[in-house]
Amino acid sequence: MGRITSLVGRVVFDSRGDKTIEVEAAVDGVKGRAAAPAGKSRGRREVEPYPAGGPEAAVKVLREKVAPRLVGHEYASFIEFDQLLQEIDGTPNFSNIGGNTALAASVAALTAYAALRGDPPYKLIARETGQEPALPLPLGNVLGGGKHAGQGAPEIQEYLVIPLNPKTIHEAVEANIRVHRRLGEILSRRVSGFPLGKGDEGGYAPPISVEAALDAVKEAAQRVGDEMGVRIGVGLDVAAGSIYDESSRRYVLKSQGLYLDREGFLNYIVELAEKANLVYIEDPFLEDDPDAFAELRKQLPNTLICGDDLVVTRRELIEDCLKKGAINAAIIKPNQVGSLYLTWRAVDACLKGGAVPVASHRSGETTDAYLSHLAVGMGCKVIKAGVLGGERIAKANELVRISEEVGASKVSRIV
Ligand code: 2PG
Ligand code: MG
Repeated sequence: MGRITSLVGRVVFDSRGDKTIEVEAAVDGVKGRAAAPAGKSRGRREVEPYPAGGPEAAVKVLREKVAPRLVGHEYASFIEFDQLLQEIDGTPNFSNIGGNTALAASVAALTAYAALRGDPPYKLIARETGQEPALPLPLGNVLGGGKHAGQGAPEIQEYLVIPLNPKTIHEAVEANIRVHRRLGEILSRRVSGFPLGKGDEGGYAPPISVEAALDAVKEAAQRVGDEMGVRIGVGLDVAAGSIYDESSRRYVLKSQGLYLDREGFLNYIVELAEKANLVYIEDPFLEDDPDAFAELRKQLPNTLICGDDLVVTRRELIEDCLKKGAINAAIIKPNQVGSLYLTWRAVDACLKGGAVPVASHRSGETTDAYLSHLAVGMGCKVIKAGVLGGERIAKANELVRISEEVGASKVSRIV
């Protein structure tokens, strides 16, 4: 055990250049720090990221309300520490201190405690969760559209790839990078005048239709898979909330000339899934329509149907969706709930219900790599952290480092 000897915050910037909070904690004088990411396509039921006044106000709240309660406190576990954070906040959605403030404090304290003990964070997390550390499969977007890209890019937000049977984590990370590169070559050939611009998460953002995008990604994955002798699956994050038009109650894909009602969109997704042999589909419908997810699950029993905005890393929503048969995977974004402990509650619900927990970055990220420790220590079989860009590759490189202890070939399987 050790005592929290200081807890201070500062405003730094994320990969989009937006302000975010970073917290520096010390346990017995040994420091750790962590910053919070930011989402653009956010679920309605996510916690409040900041108190009124944004990151600056969060730094003040940390100084005036949080630090005085925690400095001097014996750090025993992230579970105990995070429950204290919830108590200090006193609301169900962190609206007093902000979920990003809480998360940054939670991870900073854990990191400091780990440094004090000379242990990597994933080990401490695994000890508390009772999980056997294993490396997650990297799921990364190589092409981006929707809210993460500019006008003209395809409406569906993310076109993802995932190596399914890599021998090592190196091979897995490299496979995704090679698909990204190959996709660049394919797009250069097919889209005249496209200068290989990228979206928020480092995937190419070409001015093409959804189907052309999917086709190019499928070809890149296939080619690289054949070359490397690895099966590489293709996935989509539809981020359906971003393409839904409330007034006409239609899912709108202008690039395809499609204005589809719920039924029509369901059929369309099934068609895409069959055409591209999709192994993963995230948020295919609105976050208040778990029944549509359940219908899709029935039609595509071998595809991971993953909830993001649908369940926002909340245990009770995940349990409810599992009961309804709506999902067999869930996105795990720590800042949707505001602490490591609440994140673990969500992961635990997935593991108990036989669903795949997918540890996930946000579109606005920092170069922090704690997401990788969380994935390994909590038993997330997949990590969605992008492919290229400093803030994305930071997570992949951390997995490589962690693998030196855990074993490079100890990579999870989903099929
Ligand atoms: C998503 C994420 C991350 P954002 O929808 O899954 O890829 O986007 O962080 O903008 O919510
Ligand atoms: Mg999503």
